[in-house]
Parts: sequence; C-alpha cells; structure tokens
Amino acid sequence: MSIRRPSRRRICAALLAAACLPAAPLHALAQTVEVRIRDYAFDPARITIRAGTTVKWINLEKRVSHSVLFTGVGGFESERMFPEESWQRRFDAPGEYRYTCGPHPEMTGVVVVTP
Ligand SMILES: [Cu+2]
Repeated sequence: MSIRRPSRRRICAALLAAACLPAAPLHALAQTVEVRIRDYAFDPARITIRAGTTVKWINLEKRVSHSVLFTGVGGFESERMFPEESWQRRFDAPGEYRYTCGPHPEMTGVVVVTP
C-alpha cells in the first residue's frame, strides 16, 4: 500500500496562491496624522497624506471653539471642537480637500491625499 502524495500540479497551485496573497492589508499601514488648532490657525495648514490615512484635528486653544468645514463638493462640517477636544476623519479617495473653520472662515487648510 502506498501513501498517496499530492500531485505536483496541486503543489504548484498552492504555491501560486500563497505568492499571490497581498503582503499586508492596506489598513494595516494606515496612520493618523495630527493638525493642531491654535491662535486661530490650522497647523500645519497644508498636509499631504497617503490614501487611507486619518487626520485628527486637535483644538489647543484656551477658550475658543472651532470646526472643520469642508468647502468642496459634498462638503460637510465637523462637530464644534471645544478646547482640548478633537475630531478626526479618514481619507480614502485621492484629491485635494480644502477646508475652513465654520465660525472663522479666515482660517483655511487643505488636505492633499495621494494614491
Ligand atoms: Cu475657528
């Protein structure tokens, strides 16, 4: 009686499948970057990130509240951030996302998302 071995063809198929697996899912590489808000300004006002990155805005003012208001197509406004509060959004689609602060339109920023 002989032990049945897997056929050579089956082994090749298994190796090929393993080789085709992605090294790591994209979200495993995802990061969070911070934008600080103080003195009525976003710092940094312009950031460039890879798709899948989360941006976290943190209000470091003593008394003033701010928001993040996206002004492009489908724009929307974050909740108001009071001092020491934060708000975050993940960016999956490449593009330029311009924003201001709802109550202080003179405050401006842009998130540039690259593929
Ligand atoms: Cu503001």
